[in-house]
Amino acid sequence: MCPEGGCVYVNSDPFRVKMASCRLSGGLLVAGVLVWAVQLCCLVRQTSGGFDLNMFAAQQSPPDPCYDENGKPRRCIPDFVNAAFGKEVKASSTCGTPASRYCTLTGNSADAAAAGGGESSAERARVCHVCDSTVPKRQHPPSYLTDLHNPNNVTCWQSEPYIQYPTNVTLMLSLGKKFELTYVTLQFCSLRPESMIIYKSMDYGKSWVPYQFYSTQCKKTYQKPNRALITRANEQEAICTDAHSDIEPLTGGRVAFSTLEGRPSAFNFDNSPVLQDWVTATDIKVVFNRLNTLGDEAEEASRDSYYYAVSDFAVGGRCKCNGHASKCVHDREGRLACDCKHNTAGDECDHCKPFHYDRPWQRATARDANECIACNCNLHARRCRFNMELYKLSGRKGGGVCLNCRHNTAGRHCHYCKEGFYRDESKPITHRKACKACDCHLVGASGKTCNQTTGQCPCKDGVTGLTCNRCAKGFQQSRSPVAPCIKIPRGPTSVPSPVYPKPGERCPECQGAKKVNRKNYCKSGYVIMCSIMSREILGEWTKFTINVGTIFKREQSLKLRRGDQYMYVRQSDLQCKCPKLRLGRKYLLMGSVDSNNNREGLTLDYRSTAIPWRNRWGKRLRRHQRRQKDGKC
Ligand SMILES: [Ca+2]
Repeated sequence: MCPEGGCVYVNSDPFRVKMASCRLSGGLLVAGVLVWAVQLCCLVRQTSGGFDLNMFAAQQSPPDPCYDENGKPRRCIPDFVNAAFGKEVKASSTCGTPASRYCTLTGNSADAAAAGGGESSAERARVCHVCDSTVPKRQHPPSYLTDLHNPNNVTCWQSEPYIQYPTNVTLMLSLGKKFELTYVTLQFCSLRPESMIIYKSMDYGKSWVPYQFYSTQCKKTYQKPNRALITRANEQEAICTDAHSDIEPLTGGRVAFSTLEGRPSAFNFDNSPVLQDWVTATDIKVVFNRLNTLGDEAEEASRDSYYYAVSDFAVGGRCKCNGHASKCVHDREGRLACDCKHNTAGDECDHCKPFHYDRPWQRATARDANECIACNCNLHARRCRFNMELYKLSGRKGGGVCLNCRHNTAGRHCHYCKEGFYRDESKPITHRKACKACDCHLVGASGKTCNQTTGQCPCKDGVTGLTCNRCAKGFQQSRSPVAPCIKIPRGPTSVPSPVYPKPGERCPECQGAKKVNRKNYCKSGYVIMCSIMSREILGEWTKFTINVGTIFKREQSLKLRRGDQYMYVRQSDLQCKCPKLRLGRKYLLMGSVDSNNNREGLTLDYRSTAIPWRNRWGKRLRRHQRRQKDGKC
């Protein structure tokens, strides 16, 4: 079973041989003990073989056992160790303060029976010693429970003598983190206890659950049936057994508790959360309830033979990392923690590390490493969260939701541009500048959000351009922010008014003066300078609003003042460009008063003079005005 020298310890252990022969009737037990023996012997080989006394020292060089040769994640587990080795054990009682006498018994009842006598103390020898904590060779401190076990130099912790029921003695061991335990063993230097309990804690000693009861009288001591059958219904239940409680052997006896022995789901451990929980412990407590005696304890002198003494307290198991680490290491504070792989984190690799929440955390199994997967945020987010609904909707593929998408992106995977931005297709979505600002024109656009792919802003009527920054063809800019571009008027043809000249008619010949000389001045009834402000079509007439700037000449019958005045021209004359008038321009107007009728203001026709104004005419016209007053017209 054990190929190297490490086995010598077990093979050379006289108790081991004896126990195997005594217990052959209980096949299951023997098998369990043998399994345990293999583990223990290999453990001893590891610890005493001299190649690594520190169980958790880094012994790993590439390749990483948590990944296969192709880099694919696979389940990995820390080495099997004695988790108690070198750890401090707190004992409620230790002999030697003050110094006390204790005696060891040799011989046994079987030998006595073979010698033909009854059970009598005569066949037994008592060898007595002193326990004294002040003398190194005579002390039995708790540190001897977890020191290196050397069969040639057995070191034993020992309680004070005769602490008998109902007073108990406890041993407390803290493993410092969660372990998955295979066994707990105690090797005794004294008689084994008549009744004892092994407890475990999963919360560093806050609460305890029993692991196993040992008693020669299970029913009487612990109100539990002896060797109860464990079924799938009660796999997390501690049972009581009368095995390991015999008074024989008188020394060197062992109590071995195998955590999975007799538990049906042990063969399907990967899929049994109940047993995964059952084997998990942070602390182990052993309570010795009752001493075994030979029935002579009524004699005070005999009581120094009865005490609890243990040479080795071992806890076999693996640092619990849920299949996501191949070793446990000490962190900066000296605490033991898993060296987590597969994107996991936590003391036991029991959750996904930040940003790896695309699917729920799971323990690794032999079939699937169940590694944690990073959220897909296209390099635009550093945080994400898991959403179960989305995970289910995706067919259990991904449930990560990116948080705080940067670079103007949005969406569950930061996979599109946020409002007010559009995709620059020349860059990959993972690019920092994958999204460009819409920059929609404040006045020209009807909103700030552009088309996600084209970048086109929503334009108001008559506005065009990607950002709505110019007027469309046929439109011109206005000063209105509501309608920044208005239709360009197409001129009179667009106005539903009579068209001149009418079919069959010809335009009259323009008879207005071309020159501004004295002759033309003198024969005119009025001479004014004005600006044309606006126009309005009234049937066959166009009514202009003009602003009269200067009146050079005016016959008295004509009612005309400076400032805004009306002026009427027939549509037919305007169509024929007699006179030719444009809005916003300044004109010199000359004409006869008789062509004016009763209307308020001026009336122009094809005989009137309307010439675009030139400033130099002002002086000339003043001169004509003076001469007229002098009667020289
Ligand atoms: Ca020891």
